[in-house]
Amino acid sequence: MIILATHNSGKIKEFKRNLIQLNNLNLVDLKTLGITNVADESGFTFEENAKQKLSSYFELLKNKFDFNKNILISEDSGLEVFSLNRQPGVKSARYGGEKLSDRDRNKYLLKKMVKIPLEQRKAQFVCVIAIAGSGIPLKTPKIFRAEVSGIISLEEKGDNGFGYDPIFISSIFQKTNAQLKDEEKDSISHRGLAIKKITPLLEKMLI
Ligand code: ITT
Repeated sequence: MIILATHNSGKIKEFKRNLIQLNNLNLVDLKTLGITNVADESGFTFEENAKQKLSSYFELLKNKFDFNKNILISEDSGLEVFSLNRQPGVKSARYGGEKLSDRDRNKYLLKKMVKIPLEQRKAQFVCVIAIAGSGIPLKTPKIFRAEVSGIISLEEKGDNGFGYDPIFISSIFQKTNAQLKDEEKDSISHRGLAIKKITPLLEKMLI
């Protein structure tokens, strides 16, 4: 079994649809397992946070699941806007306040950038995946990283995806991520690319 250590429904959907072709796939997430504990995310980098989440959930779940056999995956991701010194960065999920909805968070970021012209709105999404279990010790997890570059749009567009997708225009499509079909987003997104990187390893581990 693969335990995907996240509560984020957008991430869960994307992992599921990008790993669907794996043989013997049995992927469960924290929501399905009924786990409500939220891990600490106090790191300064996506790598640190992905490792923190991996350790927290490993400790929490190790008495319930045998990690000699089962695989644990954590993921930390976010949006870096270069003219804002890479904010929101590792704080992407909480930017502007814990309680904001995705839409409110997008409005908050657009307002912050209202005076910034298009040519200075460069940004990137980053995704870091950490893997342990089934032969990979928690002390030396496998870490994978991928990025996608683009710009922050002037207004929100599109209903697909989640988070900052309505205000991120990738360099490849002249549309926001939220205007893309699932398979289009997956083909260019930070998460789609990171999942491509982990797939050969998972294939071997699932034999
Ligand atoms: P877990 O820690 O449970 O995985 P989280 O939502 O707290 O869930 P992160 O700390 O990694 O996860 O925050 C990532 C945030 O970055 C996420 O909440 C979105 O706001 C944003 N984000 C990441 N990937 C995104 C994507 O593909 N499209 C839009 N926004 C994204």
